Amino acid sequence: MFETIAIVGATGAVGRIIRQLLEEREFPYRNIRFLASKRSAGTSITFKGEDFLVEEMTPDVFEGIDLAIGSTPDETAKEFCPWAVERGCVVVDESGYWRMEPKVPLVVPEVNPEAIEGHQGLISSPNCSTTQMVVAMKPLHDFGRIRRVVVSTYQATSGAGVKGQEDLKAGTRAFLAGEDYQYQAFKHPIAFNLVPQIGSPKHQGYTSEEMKMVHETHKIFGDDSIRVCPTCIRVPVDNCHSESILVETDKKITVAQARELFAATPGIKVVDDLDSGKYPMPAQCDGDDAVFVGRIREDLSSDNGLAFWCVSDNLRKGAATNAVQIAELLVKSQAAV
Ligand code: A2P
Ligand code: 11C
Repeated sequence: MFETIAIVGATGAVGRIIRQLLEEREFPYRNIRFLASKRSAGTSITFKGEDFLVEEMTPDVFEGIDLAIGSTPDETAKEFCPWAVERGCVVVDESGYWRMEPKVPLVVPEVNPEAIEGHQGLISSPNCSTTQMVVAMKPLHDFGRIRRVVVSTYQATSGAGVKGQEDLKAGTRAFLAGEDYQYQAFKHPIAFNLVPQIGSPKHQGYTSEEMKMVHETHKIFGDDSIRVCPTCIRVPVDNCHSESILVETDKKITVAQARELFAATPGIKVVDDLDSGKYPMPAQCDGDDAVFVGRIREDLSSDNGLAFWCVSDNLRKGAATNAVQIAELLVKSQAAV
């Protein structure tokens, strides 16, 4: 058990869910602290029925903290992770900043739990759009070796934090009232629209969000030969990312086999009955920790292709749940020593 744990970015969209999960899952600790920016320092958070003051995150605040779970902007994580690790604190970081560092394990517990072994104080949790995809890929890859993935995402506004969610609601109200609205998190209106850019231009016409899906998938599977072609789209959905995924495998996987493989995988829920209109949808997956799959069908355009639809709560499995599961793995590995 870690004596003193902290949530860094405790006031944010993901931080709020990390708090809920630590309560729900009875994560073990003796003391808990809540850190955020100067802006929130001094405000209060109720946790397990008790009020706690939010503390400003500074280098010295990490003295005496044994485990920190962080969900902050990348630039904040760039600063605080070394502050924490230098002071002997183990960090599970949700940001994008450290993920591709060779010495930092990038972990999805259902896919590569062994990667935490030998960590050097810092463990990264992947981008939400990668996490749900690799959970769904894992049983197919183990069975038939995936050589190519074509994925289009339909990403919710909560992926852009509390401000993104506010933008969708306020932008929709303004649109309906015929008023102007100044978007805070998005460059383009998201109400009654969708935007085919998440992140910045990064590589040969692909965005940073898309390239995360390529590089993180390679790192998590330890296999750079998997070819990934992503298109990431922001849609006017409050929460839960959806993905249309086509995989091509070395060994053919039939629909029946895929359904069995998915159903036998912890963390995956299959909702797949097109005739009766049953498939995963963001509004129904909200608040659930699972990765949902449906619309499973053979690719009509290739021999060994399988297409499916995948939805998951990006704030939970895509971020908070995955980070807390990594922290649970760390507790388990301490107990095993
Ligand atoms: P704060 O609420 O004080 O700004 P979200 O992704 O929902 O926007 O949340 C981001 C989280 O990261 C919030 O808890 C936010 O705290 C925190 N954060 C942002 N910048 C800093 C910073 N410079 N130092 C510490 N925490 C930060
Ligand atoms: C989004 N996936 O939906 C992003 C948010 O690298 O953790 C998370 C970015 C990251 O906007």
